[in-house]
Amino acid sequence: MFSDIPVSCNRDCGGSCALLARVEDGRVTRVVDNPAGGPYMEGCVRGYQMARVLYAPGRLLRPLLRTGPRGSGQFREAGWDEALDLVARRLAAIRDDHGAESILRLGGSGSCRGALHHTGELTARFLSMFGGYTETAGSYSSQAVSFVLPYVLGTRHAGIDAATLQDSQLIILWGANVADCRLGGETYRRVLEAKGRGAAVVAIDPRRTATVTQLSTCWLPVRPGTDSALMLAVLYVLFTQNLADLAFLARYAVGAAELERYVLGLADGQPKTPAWAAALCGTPVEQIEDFALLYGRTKPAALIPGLSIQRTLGGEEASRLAIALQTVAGNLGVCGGSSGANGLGALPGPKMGSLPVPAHPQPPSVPVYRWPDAILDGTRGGYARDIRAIYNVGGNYLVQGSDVHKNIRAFEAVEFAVTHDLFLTPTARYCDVVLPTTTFLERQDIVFAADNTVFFSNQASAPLGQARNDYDIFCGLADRLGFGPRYSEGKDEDAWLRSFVAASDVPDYEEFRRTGIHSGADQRRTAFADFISDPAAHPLGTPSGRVELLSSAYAVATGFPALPECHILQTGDDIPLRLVTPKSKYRVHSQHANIAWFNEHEPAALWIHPQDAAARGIAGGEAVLVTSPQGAVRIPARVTDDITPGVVCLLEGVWPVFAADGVDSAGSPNVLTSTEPTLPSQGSRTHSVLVQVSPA
Ligand SMILES: Nc1nc2c(c(=O)[nH]1)N[C@H]1C(S)=C(S)[C@@H](COP(=O)(O)OP(=O)(O)OC[C@H]3O[C@@H](n4cnc5c(=O)[nH]c(N)nc54)[C@H](O)[C@@H]3O)O[C@H]1N2
Ligand SMILES: Nc1nc2c(c(=O)[nH]1)N[C@H]1C(S)=C(S)[C@@H](COP(=O)(O)OP(=O)(O)OC[C@H]3O[C@@H](n4cnc5c(=O)[nH]c(N)nc54)[C@H](O)[C@@H]3O)O[C@H]1N2
Ligand SMILES: [Mo]
Repeated sequence: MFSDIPVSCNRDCGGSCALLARVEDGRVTRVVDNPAGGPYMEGCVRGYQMARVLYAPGRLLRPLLRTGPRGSGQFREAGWDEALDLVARRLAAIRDDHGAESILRLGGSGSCRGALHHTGELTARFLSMFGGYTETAGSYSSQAVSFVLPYVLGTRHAGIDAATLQDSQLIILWGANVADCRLGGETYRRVLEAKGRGAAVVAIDPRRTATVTQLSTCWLPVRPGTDSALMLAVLYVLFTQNLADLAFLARYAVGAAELERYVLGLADGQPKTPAWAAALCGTPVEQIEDFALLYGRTKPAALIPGLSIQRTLGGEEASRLAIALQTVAGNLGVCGGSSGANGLGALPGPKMGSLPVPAHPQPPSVPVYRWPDAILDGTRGGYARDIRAIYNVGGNYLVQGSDVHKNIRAFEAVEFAVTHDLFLTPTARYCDVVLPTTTFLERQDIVFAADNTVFFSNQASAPLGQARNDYDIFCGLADRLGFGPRYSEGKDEDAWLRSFVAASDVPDYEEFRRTGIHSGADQRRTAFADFISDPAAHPLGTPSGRVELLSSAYAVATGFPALPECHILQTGDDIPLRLVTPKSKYRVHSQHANIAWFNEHEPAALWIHPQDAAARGIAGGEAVLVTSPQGAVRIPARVTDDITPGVVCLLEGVWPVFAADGVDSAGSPNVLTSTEPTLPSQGSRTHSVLVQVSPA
């Protein structure tokens, strides 16, 4: 006997796919697609293999209290009462002695799409009611593009509905590896279908990815962090070959003339020609020209940037130029086109309630990319507060934050640190108390998606061991700290979910639970369609009401140029190679890095081009030493022409293992990255890292 239970993956790939968990004798035996998701919705190996996470060796089943030095991994098991009493007492003491704002909230991708079990919002609600905290502001994912969007388009709701790719004649996946990263539950199959009916699909990436081999008709290799030069060269071809949509620009944009002047080199003496860009980007000049002509002549074209192009130094410029391209080519606001802004869930979906987080008072904050600097430098370094404690839920930032060595020093510098997690992650090892929590299979929730759908994720398994939901952990702490009823509002999980549905347009709670899916009315949402139909009646939220290719407001607010220019990191003699650290198909960031099955499918290795390997006397499979100013990694080389010369790649999310000489021997990329952000957004720049490689 078995039953198939609708669930949805509450993780961070932009998918939140509709899945079915098969339960036999109380155990989840497999996870597959839920047919109610329709023909385009497709899960991936990370969701299908979720039972391996649920039952993984090493799942935390009881609270742990640290007994040895931080990082030693020495803990003892404790009962829930002892652990929660200790956390409540220590938090209260820190609040009384130093102020609640000396507690820093950390955490990100653990469970981040749930209406109730959203690790960040549960924690923010708890700490707000506790008396305050310091927030980590912005995001690792999309800080640069989120920063520029209000200036250029007046809104962050600028994404693309995958269903509209049905109308696209050209799709450009610009640093968007949708085969491995999803970026929406339907994106992969929608692009595949477009290719099948003869649309051109261009992938622009330093690597020949699964997106290139499975979904694309053309691959443009590019050096990381140089997209702004490539974009300027495409603009050059559009402006000089009579392919710019001048009527569109006159009606919908400001700054086109100034942008054209800059592109033609009239402002600085440097025409941004394909030959100029080719030298910077490493992309052959004919390929740039051919692509620009194809782009200028094929309408509508959907330009879909990954978030990768903006996790670079100068990522703000690449984000602004992607929108400039779609405006100059006349694709913005057109069904089958796109705004050129990255679209991860960035269009309003079905109405649905969610856990309220008190909006007042606003907590002080530090840029998330700089959290270890904020701890180590505090108010002396210009940060909002001196940090004494860390409350981490749903993040493994010691690994995922840049500069692991610095992150370790930051954890060593605080008086008290708590984590809720499924596993004893490297971050958890540096905490005083580790509280075992549940996976999405062990609880129920409503889950938001990138497409115009919302999912009901049923409980498929009882919680393992003594694991508790994050919500219940916070209720237990709030009770001890005297605000239990305010935190829970007297509601259990089911009561919360019913209240969310009551505030939605889902007609029937039980039916929603049974099918696991509710679809919004408009399945072909087109951002800015109303602006395009009548710009006077529906102006953008920018000062001019139009697309600001040139933004004086941006220049005034930031001190950076009003036009998007191009800032490219120069390599040095001792650091001549550009490192990218993209996502692995088999992991969600650092999740699954501790589970053998996933690692066996993709052993960690440094991708290096045969030319770069030969110049260093490196053979495939041989151990190499990768060094940056921040640290060193020893790892086997994978010599392959799937990567552009001059570029190397380590997939992100590997837990570091330091050998006696201080070198990481697991292939953990953030040992090599730096917390120096891209400016002015203070965003992540994990794809702008310079390294040297030598035989180990
Ligand atoms: N070098 C490099 N670094 C990167 C990136 C990169 O591309 N390159 N990408 C960056 C990006 S975009 C992001 S978003 C960040 C992500 O950084 P993190 O948010 O640290 O990502 P994860 O490794 O997924 O960590 C999530 C943790 O939450 C736990 N967890 C899962 N579900 C739950 C739950 O329901 N409750 C609780 N309490 N815990 C849970 C998991 O076991 C895991 O330890 O990494 C950034 N770091
Ligand atoms: N499998 C998997 N999927 C995920 C996640 C995950 O952890 N695992 N995380 C999710 C999250 S939180 C986020 S934020 C998104 C992130 O999504 P992205 O940021 O788009 O993902 P990345 O894998 O970092 O990069 C995508 C592709 O861009 C290429 N690339 C790197 N640098 C550059 C560059 O400068 N220019 C160009 N043109 N290409 C470049 C990489 O080689 C890679 O193939 O992915 C989501 N999807
Ligand atoms: Mo992210």
